[in-house]
Amino acid sequence: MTQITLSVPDISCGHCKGSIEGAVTPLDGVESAVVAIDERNVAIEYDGSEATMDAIVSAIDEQGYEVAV
Ligand SMILES: [Cu+2]
Repeated sequence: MTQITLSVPDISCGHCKGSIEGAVTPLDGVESAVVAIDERNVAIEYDGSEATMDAIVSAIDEQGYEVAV
């Protein structure tokens, strides 16, 4: 299992949290996705053989949030 924390500067409230967690959690291979509103980041645990960073970043992007590099 791989753990990453992605910085998403536009996270500001519970709606953002719900949108991002709701988009990332259902992806194949993703074990968990937890948004920390105050830290503006998403902690994700995933199986690298099933989920890719590209898919995760795209899912966040589709909700209208940009992942900071
Ligand atoms: Cu929000």
